[in-house]
Amino acid sequence: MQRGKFITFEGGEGAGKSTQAKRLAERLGRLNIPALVTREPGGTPVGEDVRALILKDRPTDPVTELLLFVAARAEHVTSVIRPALDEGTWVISDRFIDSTRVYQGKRYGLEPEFIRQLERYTVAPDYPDLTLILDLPASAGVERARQRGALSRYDAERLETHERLREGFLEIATEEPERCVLIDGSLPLSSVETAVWQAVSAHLLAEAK
Ligand code: Z5A
Repeated sequence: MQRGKFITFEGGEGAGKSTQAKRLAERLGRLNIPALVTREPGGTPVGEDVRALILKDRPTDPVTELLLFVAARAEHVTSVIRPALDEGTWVISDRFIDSTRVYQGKRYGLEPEFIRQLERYTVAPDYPDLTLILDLPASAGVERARQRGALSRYDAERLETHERLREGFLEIATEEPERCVLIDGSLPLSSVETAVWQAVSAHLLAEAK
């Protein structure tokens, strides 16, 4: 049996990650490719507990925050992502390692090598096959989040912070062009969906046949 493919969606708040993750899974389903949509933080009971904790109270120490995200990821990879890939299911995660690199790494200036080392312990060898980075001006993303309802403590950060985070995702897209595809998240939903599908077709479907 062929192993499943691992796809992640990344980007700032309100960029359309959750919406596009679901749409992609539906498209794959229409080709009889089994696909699991999951999210970070979350995806497991422990991960959902960590999510509730982190979104409510910011730890005072950035390393505490980093390790909480990483702990939730270890559980997610071991008990959900890896077993699904092993049985041939494609996994689509709404946020993954790049969110940690950007939110904890760039925002707090934590050493990239420390973060990469944690990835090697928790993720390797199951790095994403493809990462779709949905890019959107920070003001537009925050506005979308605002229209949807109450803002989380992350959504409510200053606009300059959101712009800095956006730059972080753009840097990753430039540094890792084989893994990452940058998509304009300000386009209409259906255009973003088409761009996502083109990227998946070009990078993964041809080789999965
Ligand atoms: N975090 C971290 O710090 N470190 C880590 O390692 C990880 C995460 C994994 C999780 O919050 C927070 O955790 C996150 C980073 C941090 N901080 N924030 N914020 P989350 O997962 O709940 O937050 P989010 O990822 O930003 O979710 P979101 O606001 O739901 O964004 P989204 O999934 O990208 O967007 P969406 O739900 O698909 O769409 C938002 C709204 O916009 C919705 O009403 C859509 O209908 C609309 N939308 C979507 N696309 C379009 C287009 N193309 N046009 C018009 N309207 C659109």
